[in-house]
Amino acid sequence: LGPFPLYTREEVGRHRSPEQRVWVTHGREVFDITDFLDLHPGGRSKILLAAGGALEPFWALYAVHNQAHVRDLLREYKVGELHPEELTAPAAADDPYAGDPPRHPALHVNSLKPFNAEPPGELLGEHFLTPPELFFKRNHLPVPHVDPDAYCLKVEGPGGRTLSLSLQDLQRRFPKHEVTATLQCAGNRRSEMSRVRPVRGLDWGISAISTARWGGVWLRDVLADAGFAEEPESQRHVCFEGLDQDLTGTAYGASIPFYQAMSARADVLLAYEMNGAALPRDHGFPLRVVVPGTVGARNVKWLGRIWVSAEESPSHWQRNDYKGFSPGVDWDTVDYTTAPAIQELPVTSAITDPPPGATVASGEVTVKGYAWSGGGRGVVRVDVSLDGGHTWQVAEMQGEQQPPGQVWAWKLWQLTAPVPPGTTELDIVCKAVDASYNVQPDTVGPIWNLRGVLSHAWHHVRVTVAE
Ligand code: MTE
Ligand code: MO
Repeated sequence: LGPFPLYTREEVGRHRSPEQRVWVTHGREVFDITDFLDLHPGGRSKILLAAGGALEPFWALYAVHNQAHVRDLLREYKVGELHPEELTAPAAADDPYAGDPPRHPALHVNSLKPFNAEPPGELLGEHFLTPPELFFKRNHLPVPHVDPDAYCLKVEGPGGRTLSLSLQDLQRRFPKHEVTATLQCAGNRRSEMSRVRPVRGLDWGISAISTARWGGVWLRDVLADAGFAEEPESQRHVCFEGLDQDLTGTAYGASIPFYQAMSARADVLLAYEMNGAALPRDHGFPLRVVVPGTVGARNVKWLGRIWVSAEESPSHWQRNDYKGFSPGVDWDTVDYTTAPAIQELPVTSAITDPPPGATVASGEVTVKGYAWSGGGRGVVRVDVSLDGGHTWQVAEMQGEQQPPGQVWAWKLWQLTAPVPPGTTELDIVCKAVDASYNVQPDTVGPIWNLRGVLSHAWHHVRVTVAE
């Protein structure tokens, strides 16, 4: 193919509807994507937003595009190249992520735009309360700028009455409560699953999980103020919407069951503090939902609106993502209506230290890690093996005392054990048991699913023993 004709950006810009053909650029290449419009998985309207211009700012919003198979697919539609004079860098003003906050350089970045990052395991395992700058960050969209003085939470009450609460209203009118809770993304440890067979999603290691002491007001107090009463039999849902939006104005959203939101045991918080300070921007400043024991995705950040509905949140992330499927289901056969939204997470654990591939001293080895289970089911035991799971020892756990059924925080654990003389390599394994005696599956293959969620098999770390 080629040499290709050269075009100016202005010429490309004239092709922005199916009648004039739809052209886009990526780097210096020009593509005619008219025939792809109806094939776009995200729908025709979204791809048309890029018509006549560069794909980069859109791919910056939806980083899922910036992958080899997408670039290969695009190549089929190439019709030309930009004139060399046209190749000045796009101005930062075009970048919807230009206003994102600065981040800690220790984080391992899985995706820059939107920002998704996790701390190295060795740092994660060092703190029972994760320092906010190391706390994993999972954003689907640009971080919104919220002026705390202008901030207003809308709570739609029964009979069409809407409460509008400023940050001060929330802080003054409702008692403050604090909860130590671990937050885990459904995709934590996805990389282990993708080694079995490729999955779609960010390639998280073991650190898309972190713990904080959250301070704020009970969601149930706010809902009661809006006019709701506890209804243990209710099948309704409490829906949350964030202030972060995509280019079409669609906000991030999720929901939890109404009975959970109203339950005095569920400790659902509207949090304005993290480890005793105001929420950082990446974690939802000025207000987020914290649903202890429930998958990260329902812990809506930059909370803008709450309403109660007979239906779950209509959000893409509630209905068409964050669900588990059989290993036999693929992208051609998946039907998202057939599986429940992930809410409580299963029991998991991981080794944070030593890191994979490390060389450890002979004589004695110290292994450290975390263990956690959803639904307030505390971890009651962690077993560690140095020989790939043939023999096991019980690790020592540290954590915060929390009432049974409300064990929202993880346990950090540690085991120091002799290295059998003559051993040159260790296959270190951990597995946890929760209060319901749930255990982790021994391998990830049988729980593989196309989206790579709920990856919670035994965790292995292989290391070399120094001579
Ligand atoms: N809330 C909003 N408004 N926007 C988001 O992108 N991501 C969700 C959840 N709440 C998200 C959100 C997901 S999938 C996770 S795992 C957690 O936030 C991550 O929270 P963190 O970034 O504070 O660790
Ligand atoms: Mo997540």
